[in-house]
Amino acid sequence: MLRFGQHLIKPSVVFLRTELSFALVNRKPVVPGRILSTRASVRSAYGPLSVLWKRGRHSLRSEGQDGPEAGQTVKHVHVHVLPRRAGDFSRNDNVYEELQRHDKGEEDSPDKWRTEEEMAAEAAILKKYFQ
Ligand code: AMW
Repeated sequence: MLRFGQHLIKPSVVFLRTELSFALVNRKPVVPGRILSTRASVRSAYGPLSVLWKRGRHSLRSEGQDGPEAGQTVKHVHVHVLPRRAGDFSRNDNVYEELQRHDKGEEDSPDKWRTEEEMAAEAAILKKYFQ
């Protein structure tokens, strides 16, 4: 198990590990392919992900919340990487409102999380790009 703030993370949902950090798939991705990376592995994660997603004509958005007032909920500094594609939201900037709602309060209840199997399957696909 890996510690991610208050969470324990199973190795099966982690697709990249470096000496100091790791990157994992999100249990509740607001868009398909949204991943999380602890700080030190962002650079390693970003290159292969951008090649992968740009091949599929996606753009990438990365963001981090450092501190609760900035909206951070997991107490381990991390960065989100979100693939974006044309038409994924009716207005492009609606993603901001969706992100606000998505990870917080009632919206983030266990019945809305993906199963470990789903997450492990996505991590297995991503792992191949980091070998
Ligand atoms: W933060 O609001 O701290 O910037 O974002 C926390 C993110 O971590 C959310 O997108 C949430 O869905 C995700 N998350 C929280 N716990 C886990 C977990 N155990 N496995 C995968 N993703 C998680």
